[in-house]
Amino acid sequence: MRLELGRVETYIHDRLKNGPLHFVLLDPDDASPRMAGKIAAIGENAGVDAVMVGGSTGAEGEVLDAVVRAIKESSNLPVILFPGSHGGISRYADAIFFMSLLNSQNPFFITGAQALGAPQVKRYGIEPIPMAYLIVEPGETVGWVGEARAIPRHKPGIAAAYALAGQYMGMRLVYLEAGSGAPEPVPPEMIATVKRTINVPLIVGGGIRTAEAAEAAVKAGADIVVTGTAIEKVSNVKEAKKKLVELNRGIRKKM
Ligand code: 1GP
Repeated sequence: MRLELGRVETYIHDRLKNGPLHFVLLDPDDASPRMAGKIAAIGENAGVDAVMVGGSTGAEGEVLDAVVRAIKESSNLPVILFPGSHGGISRYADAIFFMSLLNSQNPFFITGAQALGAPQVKRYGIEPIPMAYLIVEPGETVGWVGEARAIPRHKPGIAAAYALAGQYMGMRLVYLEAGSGAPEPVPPEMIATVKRTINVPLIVGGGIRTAEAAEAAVKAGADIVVTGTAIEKVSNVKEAKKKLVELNRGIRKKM
């Protein structure tokens, strides 16, 4: 059987040929459908590559559907679900990061939620993209909710070992997560060590709020940079646009 990548994963690989990517994360618990739609529209103009939708708490059901639909109606960007559990599935999304929190201590977050969600993903025809999800200190809310044994910040070798295990288990993306709103992003040394170890694309997120931080992540080896709080926290559309342009500048500096 030959592996055929889906539409969104193909889009990601095609875009990566031209340099690192910027994904914006919108949490339906924080962003209203109206605001999410607006951010997606300006994000598309500013050069954002995709929108991720999800969160650890309250990002389910009608609220989730409404945010995904608002984004689809106001932009052509792919919408990728970033679920906290099987509750984070919306039929209106294009794809889902079918992720396993490999360093959780609770098998629910490694394979349990996945088994509960898989039939729904198939029924709705959402494209699953297998991803190893690794929580690095401090881990913030997702680390606590996901019962992660967060990888110590000064132990890049542990992150690399988990990342490689994920790749060997067939996962086609690795995500290094410091946690939404983390005071400091994943250390560049850890990003660099993981990047040297794996050959699937590396996503980095959590605590990236400035062009400089985004640039540091890319320089260290991040293929895809995720930003959430930096955009969600701004008070109006004009500021969101300014922030998106600033972050994109950091991500694309090398190009
Ligand atoms: C969280 O990595 C993402 O899952 C984004 O984090 O909200 O800190 O940008 P921030």
